[in-house]
Amino acid sequence: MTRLSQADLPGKTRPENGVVHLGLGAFFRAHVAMYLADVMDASGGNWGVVGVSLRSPSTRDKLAAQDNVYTAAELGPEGAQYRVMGDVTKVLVAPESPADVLAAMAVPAIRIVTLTVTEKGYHHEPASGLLRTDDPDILHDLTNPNAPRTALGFLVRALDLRRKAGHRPFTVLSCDNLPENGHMVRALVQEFAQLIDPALADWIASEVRFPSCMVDRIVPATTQADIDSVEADTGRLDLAPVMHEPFCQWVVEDDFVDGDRPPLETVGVQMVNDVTPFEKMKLRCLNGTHSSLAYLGYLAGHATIHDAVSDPVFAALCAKVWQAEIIPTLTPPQDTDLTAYAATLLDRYRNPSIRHATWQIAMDGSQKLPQRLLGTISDNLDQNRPCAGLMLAVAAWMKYASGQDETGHPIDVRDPLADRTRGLWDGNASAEARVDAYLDLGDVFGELANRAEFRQALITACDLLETHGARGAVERITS
Ligand code: CS2
Repeated sequence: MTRLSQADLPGKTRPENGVVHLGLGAFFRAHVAMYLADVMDASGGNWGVVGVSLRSPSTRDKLAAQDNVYTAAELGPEGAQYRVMGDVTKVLVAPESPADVLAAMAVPAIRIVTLTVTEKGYHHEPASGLLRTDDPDILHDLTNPNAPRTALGFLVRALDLRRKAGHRPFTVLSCDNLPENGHMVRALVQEFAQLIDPALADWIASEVRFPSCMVDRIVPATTQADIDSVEADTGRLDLAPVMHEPFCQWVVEDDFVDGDRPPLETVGVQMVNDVTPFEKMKLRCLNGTHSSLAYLGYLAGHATIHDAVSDPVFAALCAKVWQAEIIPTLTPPQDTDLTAYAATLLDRYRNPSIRHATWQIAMDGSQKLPQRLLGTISDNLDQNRPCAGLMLAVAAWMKYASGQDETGHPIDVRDPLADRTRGLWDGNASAEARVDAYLDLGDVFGELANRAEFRQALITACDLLETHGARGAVERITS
């Protein structure tokens, strides 16, 4: 079988690079890279991407053997459509050569550094948003500026190099599912820079731009079955395809260094002054129910989001939490009907071609809970509005993170706090004791841990989950 290669992009020259991307996962390659490719197809420009893997060489190795081109497979309910992508021109693996990454970021032609490093990649406390200065990787980067390990270490050192060389800075564009992601990364970069060189921190404060953005596209991890089906359909072996749904949305705060950016608005990106209502809507409605379905669905034996929402009890859970618990906490973005938005989400979850594992979404729950569930719960408590669905989802996270499913089988929990949550559910006999043990995780629960009505509602949810199991408990609160 023929390996995918540059020859599969007939007539196309590769662009010059204008972007460095940190965290070269499937999401970036199916989302931001696609918009950049659309821009260059429509109006040219040099917005090629230097992709950086911050940990493993595996994506680089697969892409290297196929000229860094890859297939993006759009999976609609009726089947797949394929597109060969060529805007990632080069891939670097940070641990192999941090100096090459810094050199790439220091080049003046690079005008934007985008990031998808996941929630934990910012090394901040999820509840407070503050930099974890006791984190070993952050400590390493503060003392080894020329060989960073973290995205923050790379950003600060690369900005320092540009400043010292008299170049303009790049725009830092976080594309992770975090509230006010740009403003958050700005605060972290500033805090980090301040610890190294206050003059650098001042320059960053006045010259660098950190737009926030909301990103949305469901892109499950690629499996061997996906690789096989792409090969069967296209006749090309691609070891690094990305599988994505048709839906795609990007809402970006229009605040770039010297206004230097691709004309994203010409390819469907919403350029706005304030991203907050969009990201709150998306984080709470989509990611909030994704995480709820992940923990409750996994415990009930559902392997994917599609499987979970095919179970009427879980579809009813989504409907209930959207209408009664999430939408009442939101201000609709302009021209957006939140009920219609939620209905579209359910259609997307029902797409039978997208096999998005509940286990995948369940990862890193301790970093996801605050912005996906806890903020919404807090708003409901302020309004004295009951939110049994979201409370049950938090209880399900507690049970899941403890590491044993309802049949007594171990769960492979992937979470930076996994060592602290392991065994906490079964190790505490009463719902009260359980809840208190988890509420001690101050960096997850923050202020909520001190609210008596939160503790009480969580005890009720834990009792319900323990007595009826995940499916039974969902059935009870939705009927
Ligand atoms: C998911 C997201 O893995 C997860 O936690 O909730 O990756 C989700 O698929 C995207 O945010 C959709 O835009």
